[in-house]
Amino acid sequence: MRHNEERQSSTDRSQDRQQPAGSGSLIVVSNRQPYRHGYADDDEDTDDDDSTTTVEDDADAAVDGGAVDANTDESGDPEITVDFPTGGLTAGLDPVLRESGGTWIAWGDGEADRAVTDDDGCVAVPPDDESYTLQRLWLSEEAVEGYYYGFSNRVLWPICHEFPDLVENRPGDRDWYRRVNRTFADAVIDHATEDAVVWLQDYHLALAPAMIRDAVPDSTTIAQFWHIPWPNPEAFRACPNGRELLEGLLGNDLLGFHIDGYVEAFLTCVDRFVPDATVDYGSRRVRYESSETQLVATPMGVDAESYDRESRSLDGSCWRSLRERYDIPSGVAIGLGVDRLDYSKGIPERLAAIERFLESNPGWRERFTFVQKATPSRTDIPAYAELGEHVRHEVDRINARFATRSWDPIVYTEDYVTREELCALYRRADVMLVSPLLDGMNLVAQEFVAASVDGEGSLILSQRAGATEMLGDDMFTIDPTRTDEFAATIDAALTGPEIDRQQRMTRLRQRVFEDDLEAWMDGQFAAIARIHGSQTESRSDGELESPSGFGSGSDADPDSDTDTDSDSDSGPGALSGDTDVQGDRSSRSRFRSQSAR
Ligand code: GDG
Repeated sequence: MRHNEERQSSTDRSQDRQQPAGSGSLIVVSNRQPYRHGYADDDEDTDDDDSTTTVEDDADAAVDGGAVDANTDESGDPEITVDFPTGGLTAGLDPVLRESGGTWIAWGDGEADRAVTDDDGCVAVPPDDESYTLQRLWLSEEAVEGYYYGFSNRVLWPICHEFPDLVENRPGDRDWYRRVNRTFADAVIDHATEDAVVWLQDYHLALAPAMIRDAVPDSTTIAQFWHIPWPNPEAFRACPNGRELLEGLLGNDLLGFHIDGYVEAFLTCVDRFVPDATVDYGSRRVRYESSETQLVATPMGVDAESYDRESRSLDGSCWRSLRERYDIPSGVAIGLGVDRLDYSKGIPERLAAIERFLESNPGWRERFTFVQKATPSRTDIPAYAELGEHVRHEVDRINARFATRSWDPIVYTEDYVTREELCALYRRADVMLVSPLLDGMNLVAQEFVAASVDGEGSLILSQRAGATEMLGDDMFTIDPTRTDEFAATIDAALTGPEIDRQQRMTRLRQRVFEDDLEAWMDGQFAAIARIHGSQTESRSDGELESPSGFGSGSDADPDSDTDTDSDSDSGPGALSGDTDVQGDRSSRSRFRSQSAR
């Protein structure tokens, strides 16, 4: 078995974290899997990355493919490779499961996935240090088309991003969504023990929580994180089975969103569309039928330290080769955009602002190049294919309007870039343009900050990204649809006093390092632990030791050997200790050792 070197390398930081003693009672559930088996040289075969998250990002962004004959090992069988998680949630959660020894349930979409699993679809991972079970679910092409390319991405995605005109409610998709959610739920039910904690990820699995709740003991904790926005009730009204979805999500004991606004919108939707539910806006709880759901806002961060480290290790050669590859003149100011090619990301609005900027500031012509790295996504869905055509057309038109013999104002590429190249782009960019029309969080903005180790770049960020709430006031905030102001902001970001730009970046870095991926996971685990503690406490059989300390706000267990990691991930940008975060970290550690019992 051969490992993909690049993907493996970026797990380093996650492995550095101190891990607690563990149990087998954590069950993570996501559409995408943390490890994918394939055949040698048979490149990743998808163009469908998925967005959400980091669960899916790097793996799926590795587009292009073109099957090449697989290599063979000595026995003549094709050699099997495994892709490791590189970043984001997958890389962050993998070490937790390695330590606790639980189960991760996900769609098995790799070419060679079946070749390595047992009759139940299970394989022990990581391959070189088998510590937890990856249970793969096999989905037919029809199921993927209906559940993933259908209801998830033609109905839920546009509704949650408030693009009602792009909703395509095809017959049968809703039913596939229900059936696949049932498949995931059944797999969870098979594994769930009394003291299990089930942690679901994202909008592909909105119905599964209620299905699970109906079948597992009360003491099993069910939690979910919703990575995309929650829409206002007017937009949600377009959802063909809105009430069913809300009821599905109310099967969770805990439901997390990135920011307060989404929590409030969710509560309002429940109030309006599930009249028999009781909504308490103050405590952010919903009581429905016999169960209660706690809502929380925990903004997701990035693994800031690894972006910082990778960026610092660059010696300039990577940027030089990118400059040669894309024919970027030396010495020009660089603007940068990095996005999946998704209509929610505001790429046409950004191009319009670039055009206006060059129109109004002729002095920047031949002195400024805008690099747009766009990753094709869900290309089988017409709205995505049309967006791609439109963006490429606009790039050509703007370039034709302003280009000179030695300079194109826009360099546009759909190539997948490696993490090293991404860091080289982030580090070299003078101004980063992040202009979504609506975005749950936006990790690119944070990655740029984490990789800006020279402290000189400026971030322009849409006021409609969840990241705006997290990052404070030190970026240049724009409304992406106000082209004149957007263009003027590009000029201001490039020409403002250097000291001002540096101070802004210093403060941004402080926030991105403090609220990094690990802090987010700790926040989630602390919230789960509080609920899990009160659930197990209220059990009448007395089999479990009382989980004192969870939910009661009591101090950390001084004997715990698992809460010493509170400072271990303080990156160079984390300038001061954060007691809340440290408190959360001990909660996560304690939750994990508690659930081992
Ligand atoms: C969803 C929500 C929320 C992209 N191209 C390449 C590449 N990427 C990586 C980026 C980043 C990720 O993909 C994109 O993450 P975003 O957060 O920006 O956006 P979504 O994919 O829409 O994610 C979003 C997120 O879930 C988490 O909850 O923030 O709001 O929509 O990590 O770096 N990485 C590499 N090469 C590429 O060409 N290496």
